[in-house]
Amino acid sequence: MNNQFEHILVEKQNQIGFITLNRPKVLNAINRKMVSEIVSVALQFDRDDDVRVIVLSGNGRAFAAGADIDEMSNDSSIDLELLNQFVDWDRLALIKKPLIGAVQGFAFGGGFELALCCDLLFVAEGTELGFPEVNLGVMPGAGGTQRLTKLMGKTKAMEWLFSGDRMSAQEALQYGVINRIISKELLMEETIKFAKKLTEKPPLSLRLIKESVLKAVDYPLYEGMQFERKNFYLLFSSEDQKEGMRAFIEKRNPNYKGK
Ligand code: DAK
Repeated sequence: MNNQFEHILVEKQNQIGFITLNRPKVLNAINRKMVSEIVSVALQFDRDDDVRVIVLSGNGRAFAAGADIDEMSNDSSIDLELLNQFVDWDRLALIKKPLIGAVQGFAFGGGFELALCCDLLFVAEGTELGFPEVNLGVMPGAGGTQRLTKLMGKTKAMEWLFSGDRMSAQEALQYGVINRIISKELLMEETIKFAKKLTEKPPLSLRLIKESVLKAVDYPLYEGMQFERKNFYLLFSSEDQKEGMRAFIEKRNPNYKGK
Protein backbone atom coordinates (compact mmCIF):
# COMPACT_ATOMS: atom_id res chain seq x y z
CA MET A 1 0.00 0.00 0.00
CA ASN A 2 1.72 3.26 -1.00
CA ASN A 3 1.43 6.27 1.22
CA GLN A 4 -1.31 8.37 -0.32
CA PHE A 5 -2.37 9.75 3.06
CA GLU A 6 -1.89 13.23 4.46
CA HIS A 7 -1.71 12.57 8.21
CA ILE A 8 -0.69 8.94 8.65
CA LEU A 9 2.05 6.58 7.47
CA VAL A 10 1.00 3.14 6.35
CA GLU A 11 3.10 0.03 5.90
CA LYS A 12 2.66 -3.70 5.64
CA GLN A 13 5.42 -6.08 6.70
CA ASN A 14 5.44 -9.77 7.58
CA GLN A 15 1.66 -9.92 8.01
CA ILE A 16 1.62 -6.90 10.30
CA GLY A 17 -0.18 -3.74 9.18
CA PHE A 18 1.30 -0.52 10.59
CA ILE A 19 -0.58 2.75 10.97
CA THR A 20 1.54 5.65 12.29
CA LEU A 21 -0.02 8.99 13.21
CA ASN A 22 2.08 11.57 11.43
CA ARG A 23 1.60 15.19 12.49
CA PRO A 24 4.65 15.32 14.77
CA LYS A 25 4.83 19.15 14.83
CA VAL A 26 1.53 19.28 16.71
CA LEU A 27 2.17 16.09 18.69
CA ASN A 28 -0.10 14.15 16.34
CA ALA A 29 -3.18 16.19 17.25
CA ILE A 30 -6.01 14.22 15.68
CA ASN A 31 -7.99 16.17 13.12
CA ARG A 32 -11.01 14.92 11.19
CA LYS A 33 -9.04 13.92 8.12
CA MET A 34 -6.67 11.89 10.30
CA VAL A 35 -9.58 10.01 11.92
CA SER A 36 -11.00 9.14 8.54
CA GLU A 37 -7.58 8.02 7.26
CA ILE A 38 -6.93 5.84 10.33
CA VAL A 39 -10.34 4.22 10.13
CA SER A 40 -10.23 3.63 6.39
CA VAL A 41 -6.79 1.95 6.53
CA ALA A 42 -7.70 -0.09 9.62
CA LEU A 43 -10.78 -1.38 7.78
CA GLN A 44 -8.68 -2.17 4.69
CA PHE A 45 -6.18 -4.09 6.81
CA ASP A 46 -9.07 -5.89 8.45
CA ARG A 47 -10.11 -7.26 5.05
CA ASP A 48 -6.58 -7.93 3.81
CA ASP A 49 -5.56 -11.61 3.92
CA ASP A 50 -1.89 -10.58 4.12
CA VAL A 51 -2.45 -8.77 7.42
CA ARG A 52 -3.03 -10.65 10.64
CA VAL A 53 -2.33 -7.97 13.25
CA ILE A 54 -2.54 -4.17 13.18
CA VAL A 55 -0.11 -1.93 15.07
CA LEU A 56 -1.00 1.69 15.77
CA SER A 57 1.68 4.18 16.86
CA GLY A 58 2.66 7.85 16.71
CA ASN A 59 5.58 9.53 14.97
CA GLY A 60 7.73 11.94 17.01
CA ARG A 61 7.51 12.67 20.71
CA ALA A 62 3.84 11.74 21.26
CA PHE A 63 1.34 9.07 20.43
CA ALA A 64 -1.28 11.84 20.25
CA ALA A 65 -1.86 14.92 22.42
CA GLY A 66 -5.61 14.83 21.74
CA ALA A 67 -8.07 15.94 19.15
CA ASP A 68 -6.97 19.02 17.21
CA ILE A 69 -8.03 21.89 19.46
CA ASP A 70 -7.58 24.48 16.68
CA GLU A 71 -9.93 22.59 14.41
CA MET A 72 -12.77 22.22 16.92
CA SER A 73 -12.44 25.41 18.97
CA ASN A 74 -15.17 27.28 17.06
CA ASP A 75 -17.54 24.38 16.48
CA SER A 76 -21.11 24.63 17.69
CA SER A 77 -23.18 21.67 18.90
CA ILE A 78 -25.08 21.81 15.64
CA ASP A 79 -21.82 21.70 13.62
CA LEU A 80 -20.80 18.59 15.55
CA GLU A 81 -24.21 16.95 15.13
CA LEU A 82 -24.20 17.62 11.39
CA LEU A 83 -20.59 16.51 10.93
CA ASN A 84 -21.54 13.23 12.60
CA GLN A 85 -17.87 12.35 12.76
CA PHE A 86 -18.33 9.76 15.48
CA VAL A 87 -19.67 7.48 12.75
CA ASP A 88 -16.09 7.17 11.50
CA TRP A 89 -14.65 6.80 14.98
CA ASP A 90 -17.17 4.13 16.03
CA ARG A 91 -16.14 1.95 13.09
CA LEU A 92 -12.83 1.32 14.87
CA ALA A 93 -14.74 -0.86 17.29
CA LEU A 94 -15.70 -3.07 14.31
CA ILE A 95 -12.11 -4.09 13.57
CA LYS A 96 -11.94 -7.86 14.02
CA LYS A 97 -8.18 -8.38 13.94
CA PRO A 98 -5.96 -7.75 16.96
CA LEU A 99 -5.13 -4.07 17.25
CA ILE A 100 -2.01 -3.27 19.28
CA GLY A 101 -1.19 0.27 20.37
CA ALA A 102 2.50 1.22 20.76
CA VAL A 103 2.22 4.39 22.79
CA GLN A 104 4.94 6.87 23.77
CA GLY A 105 5.24 10.41 25.07
CA PHE A 106 1.67 11.61 25.53
CA ALA A 107 -1.74 10.04 25.01
CA PHE A 108 -4.25 12.71 25.95
CA GLY A 109 -7.92 13.26 25.25
CA GLY A 110 -8.86 11.88 21.84
CA GLY A 111 -5.36 10.35 21.69
CA PHE A 112 -6.07 8.38 24.85
CA GLU A 113 -9.51 7.45 23.49
CA LEU A 114 -7.84 6.16 20.35
CA ALA A 115 -5.40 4.15 22.47
CA LEU A 116 -8.31 2.72 24.46
CA CYS A 117 -9.78 1.37 21.20
CA CYS A 118 -6.75 -0.95 20.96
CA ASP A 119 -6.90 -4.51 22.25
CA LEU A 120 -3.43 -4.34 23.78
CA LEU A 121 -1.38 -1.33 24.85
CA PHE A 122 2.41 -1.41 25.01
CA VAL A 123 3.63 1.83 26.49
CA ALA A 124 7.06 3.45 26.67
CA GLU A 125 8.58 4.39 30.01
CA GLY A 126 7.81 7.98 30.97
CA THR A 127 4.60 8.19 28.91
CA GLU A 128 1.74 10.24 30.34
CA LEU A 129 -1.90 9.44 29.69
CA GLY A 130 -5.04 11.29 30.61
CA PHE A 131 -8.19 13.20 29.85
CA PRO A 132 -7.49 16.96 30.11
CA GLU A 133 -10.82 17.82 28.44
CA VAL A 134 -12.20 19.10 31.74
CA ASN A 135 -9.59 21.86 31.62
CA LEU A 136 -10.96 23.01 28.27
CA GLY A 137 -14.58 23.24 29.39
CA VAL A 138 -15.60 19.98 27.74
CA MET A 139 -15.42 16.25 28.47
CA PRO A 140 -14.39 13.13 26.57
CA GLY A 141 -16.83 12.35 23.78
CA ALA A 142 -15.31 9.42 21.90
CA GLY A 143 -15.74 6.72 24.54
CA GLY A 144 -13.30 7.97 27.20
CA THR A 145 -15.67 8.01 30.19
CA GLN A 146 -17.03 4.59 29.24
CA ARG A 147 -13.90 2.69 28.23
CA LEU A 148 -11.73 4.02 31.06
CA THR A 149 -14.40 3.22 33.67
CA LYS A 150 -14.91 -0.29 32.34
CA LEU A 151 -11.16 -0.85 32.50
CA MET A 152 -10.24 0.61 35.89
CA GLY A 153 -13.54 0.90 37.73
CA LYS A 154 -15.55 3.94 38.78
CA THR A 155 -13.43 5.09 41.71
CA LYS A 156 -10.17 5.93 39.95
CA ALA A 157 -11.77 6.76 36.59
CA MET A 158 -13.87 9.45 38.25
CA GLU A 159 -10.78 10.91 39.94
CA TRP A 160 -8.86 11.15 36.67
CA LEU A 161 -11.75 12.43 34.63
CA PHE A 162 -12.70 15.08 37.22
CA SER A 163 -9.14 16.31 37.79
CA GLY A 164 -7.79 16.05 34.24
CA ASP A 165 -4.55 14.92 35.92
CA ARG A 166 -1.98 12.97 33.96
CA MET A 167 -1.65 9.29 34.71
CA SER A 168 1.87 7.85 34.59
CA ALA A 169 2.54 4.68 32.64
CA GLN A 170 3.19 3.04 36.01
CA GLU A 171 -0.26 4.02 37.34
CA ALA A 172 -1.89 2.95 34.09
CA LEU A 173 -0.24 -0.44 34.44
CA GLN A 174 -1.25 -0.73 38.08
CA TYR A 175 -4.91 -0.11 37.22
CA GLY A 176 -5.00 -2.49 34.28
CA VAL A 177 -5.30 0.20 31.62
CA ILE A 178 -2.21 -0.92 29.72
CA ASN A 179 -0.44 -4.24 29.19
CA ARG A 180 3.20 -3.47 29.73
CA ILE A 181 5.82 -0.76 30.02
CA ILE A 182 8.81 -0.97 27.72
CA SER A 183 11.86 1.25 27.41
CA LYS A 184 11.42 3.94 24.77
CA GLU A 185 14.21 2.51 22.63
CA LEU A 186 12.69 -0.95 22.55
CA LEU A 187 9.01 -0.01 22.26
CA MET A 188 8.57 -0.80 18.57
CA GLU A 189 10.88 -3.80 18.62
CA GLU A 190 9.03 -5.43 21.52
CA THR A 191 5.63 -4.56 20.09
CA ILE A 192 6.57 -6.10 16.75
CA LYS A 193 7.93 -9.17 18.50
CA PHE A 194 4.57 -9.67 20.21
CA ALA A 195 2.64 -8.90 17.01
CA LYS A 196 4.74 -11.50 15.18
CA LYS A 197 3.82 -14.06 17.80
CA LEU A 198 0.15 -13.36 17.02
CA THR A 199 0.70 -13.72 13.27
CA GLU A 200 1.61 -17.35 13.98
CA LYS A 201 -1.67 -18.09 15.77
CA PRO A 202 -4.81 -19.23 13.95
CA PRO A 203 -6.45 -15.97 12.81
CA LEU A 204 -10.00 -17.21 13.29
CA SER A 205 -9.28 -18.13 16.91
CA LEU A 206 -7.87 -14.66 17.56
CA ARG A 207 -10.86 -13.11 15.87
CA LEU A 208 -13.42 -14.98 17.93
CA ILE A 209 -11.43 -14.62 21.17
CA LYS A 210 -11.42 -10.85 20.59
CA GLU A 211 -15.14 -10.82 19.93
CA SER A 212 -15.85 -12.92 23.02
CA VAL A 213 -13.62 -10.92 25.38
CA LEU A 214 -15.21 -7.66 24.23
CA LYS A 215 -18.65 -9.15 24.90
CA ALA A 216 -17.53 -10.06 28.42
CA VAL A 217 -17.23 -6.35 29.14
CA ASP A 218 -20.90 -5.76 28.29
CA TYR A 219 -22.75 -9.03 28.79
CA PRO A 220 -23.88 -10.71 32.02
CA LEU A 221 -21.94 -13.93 32.66
CA TYR A 222 -24.59 -16.36 31.39
CA GLU A 223 -25.18 -14.53 28.08
CA GLY A 224 -21.41 -14.07 27.67
CA MET A 225 -20.85 -17.79 28.11
CA GLN A 226 -23.54 -18.64 25.55
CA PHE A 227 -21.82 -16.27 23.15
CA GLU A 228 -18.45 -17.84 23.86
CA ARG A 229 -19.82 -21.34 23.30
CA LYS A 230 -21.22 -20.49 19.86
CA ASN A 231 -17.80 -19.15 18.86
CA PHE A 232 -16.12 -22.26 20.27
CA TYR A 233 -18.43 -24.49 18.17
CA LEU A 234 -17.86 -22.29 15.12
CA LEU A 235 -14.11 -22.90 15.18
CA PHE A 236 -14.73 -26.63 14.67
CA SER A 237 -15.87 -25.73 11.15
CA SER A 238 -12.48 -24.24 10.35
CA GLU A 239 -9.62 -25.89 8.48
CA ASP A 240 -7.28 -24.42 11.09
CA GLN A 241 -8.92 -26.42 13.89
CA LYS A 242 -8.28 -29.62 11.92
CA GLU A 243 -4.74 -28.47 11.13
CA GLY A 244 -3.99 -27.46 14.73
CA MET A 245 -5.15 -30.73 16.24
CA ARG A 246 -3.61 -32.84 13.46
CA ALA A 247 -0.27 -31.05 13.91
CA PHE A 248 -0.39 -31.78 17.64
CA ILE A 249 -1.05 -35.48 17.02
CA GLU A 250 1.66 -35.64 14.31
CA LYS A 251 4.10 -33.76 16.59
CA ARG A 252 4.85 -30.97 14.08
CA ASN A 253 4.26 -27.22 13.89
CA PRO A 254 0.85 -26.19 12.53
CA ASN A 255 0.50 -24.08 9.42
CA TYR A 256 -2.53 -21.87 9.88
CA LYS A 257 -4.32 -20.39 6.88
CA GLY A 258 -7.11 -18.42 8.52
CA LYS A 259 -9.77 -20.66 6.96
N1 DAK B 1 -4.44 20.29 19.35
C1 DAK B 1 -3.76 21.15 18.55
N2 DAK B 1 -2.44 21.41 18.70
C2 DAK B 1 -1.80 20.81 19.71
C3 DAK B 1 -2.44 19.91 20.58
C4 DAK B 1 -3.86 19.64 20.38
N3 DAK B 1 -4.55 18.77 21.13
N4 DAK B 1 -1.54 19.47 21.50
C5 DAK B 1 -0.35 20.06 21.18
N5 DAK B 1 -0.50 20.87 20.11
C6 DAK B 1 0.54 21.67 19.46
C7 DAK B 1 0.89 22.89 20.30
O1 DAK B 1 -0.05 23.93 20.09
C8 DAK B 1 2.28 23.22 19.77
O2 DAK B 1 2.12 23.87 18.52
P1 DAK B 1 3.05 25.16 18.19
O3 DAK B 1 2.79 26.11 19.28
O4 DAK B 1 4.45 24.61 18.19
O5 DAK B 1 2.56 25.58 16.83
C9 DAK B 1 2.87 21.84 19.47
O6 DAK B 1 1.75 20.94 19.38
C10 DAK B 1 3.78 21.34 20.59
O7 DAK B 1 3.08 21.42 21.81
P2 DAK B 1 3.65 22.18 23.12
O8 DAK B 1 4.56 23.27 22.73
O9 DAK B 1 2.47 22.50 23.96
O10 DAK B 1 4.53 20.99 23.76
P3 DAK B 1 4.81 20.75 25.30
O11 DAK B 1 5.79 19.64 25.36
O12 DAK B 1 5.15 22.03 26.00
O13 DAK B 1 3.43 20.25 25.92
C11 DAK B 1 1.41 18.88 25.98
C12 DAK B 1 2.90 19.01 25.52
C13 DAK B 1 0.87 17.59 25.39
C14 DAK B 1 1.39 18.80 27.51
C15 DAK B 1 0.63 20.13 25.51
O14 DAK B 1 0.87 20.30 24.12
C16 DAK B 1 -0.84 20.01 25.73
O15 DAK B 1 -1.32 20.20 26.86
N6 DAK B 1 -1.61 19.74 24.66
C17 DAK B 1 -3.05 19.72 24.70
C18 DAK B 1 -3.55 18.50 25.42
C19 DAK B 1 -5.08 18.45 25.45
O16 DAK B 1 -5.72 19.30 26.08
N7 DAK B 1 -5.66 17.44 24.78
C20 DAK B 1 -7.07 17.23 24.80
C21 DAK B 1 -7.70 17.93 23.65
S1 DAK B 1 -9.50 17.75 23.63
C22 DAK B 1 -13.87 13.56 18.73
C23 DAK B 1 -12.99 12.69 19.28
C24 DAK B 1 -12.21 13.08 20.34
C25 DAK B 1 -12.29 14.37 20.85
C26 DAK B 1 -13.15 15.26 20.31
C27 DAK B 1 -13.96 14.86 19.25
N8 DAK B 1 -14.68 13.17 17.64
C28 DAK B 1 -14.51 11.89 16.95
C29 DAK B 1 -15.77 14.01 17.22
C30 DAK B 1 -11.37 14.72 21.94
C31 DAK B 1 -11.11 15.96 22.41
C32 DAK B 1 -9.75 16.24 22.90
O17 DAK B 1 -8.86 15.47 22.76
